[in-house]
Amino acid sequence: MNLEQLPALTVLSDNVTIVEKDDVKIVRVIHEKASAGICLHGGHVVSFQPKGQPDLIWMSEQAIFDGKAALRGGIPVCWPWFGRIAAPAHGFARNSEWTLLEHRENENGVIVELGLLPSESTLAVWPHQFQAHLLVEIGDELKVTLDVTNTDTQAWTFSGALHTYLTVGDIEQAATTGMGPEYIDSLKDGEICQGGETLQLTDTIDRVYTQPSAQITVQDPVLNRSLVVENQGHNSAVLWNPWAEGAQGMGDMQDDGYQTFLCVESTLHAPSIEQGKTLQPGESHQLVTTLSSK
Ligand code: TA6
Repeated sequence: MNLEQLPALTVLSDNVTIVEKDDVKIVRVIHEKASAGICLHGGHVVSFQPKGQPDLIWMSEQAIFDGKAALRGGIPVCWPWFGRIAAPAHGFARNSEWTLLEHRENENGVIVELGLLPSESTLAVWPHQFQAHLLVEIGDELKVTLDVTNTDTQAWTFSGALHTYLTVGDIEQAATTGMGPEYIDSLKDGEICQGGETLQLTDTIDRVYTQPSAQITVQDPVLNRSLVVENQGHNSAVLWNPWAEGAQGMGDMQDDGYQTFLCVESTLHAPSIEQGKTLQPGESHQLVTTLSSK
């Protein structure tokens, strides 16, 4: 996503400016190493562009920046649950207004830290006290850490994902390796399936891979690069593309949008909130994704 033309609201430093797209404020980073954008709405990374390269992050041309809808594309922060196991889908974090806590920079890049605390609306759908921090490290690579802490007096359970939309030149030519040998097929009622080959898509896919490799690679002959995804704090990796029919059914994605992205997600998957990961009072968990290209 091109952030250069957006009007500046506040200049925070040589490298960091707050800009605005419609009703959404975006922390814009322009650094020698890379440029990036992180929306306060959703804590949503909408761009990461190492110097001289096309954006690694795909954004829909029809994404709605009204400060209410979840943004289509980027890195949605799905928390405190992943999927449609409760409402709203993928949790409330991607629809909440985050606060800019800190920004730091040196010759290697910029670190932006956002925070989210409980509010009336979060407590209405998930009655627990928490503290969430999103640490976005922009340099030669992009590292996003969702750090959640139980600040309640009782244990709670959660799931989640960093739901990255990666840019590819042509979905049918992109070859993905490292997803691992086993997956839960969301398009077949959650059937457990085997198959760990190189994946080159010809149709829609929606799978939770349960044993992903430490590195997932998307080789892109059109943009002439390989994207490398390294996740931590996850229990699975999701691969998703809605294909033509799915894209047509979405009001916030152009019909041919599916041709130029692939979601590779750092996921803590659970079939229900209760079966998610437990955090005792005072405990924290970090869900991480790191993206680079070579
Ligand atoms: O991560 C894959 C998935 O859960 C799919 O099932 C698909 O619906 C996608 O996320 C997008 O969800 P959204 O709520 O953003 O439309």
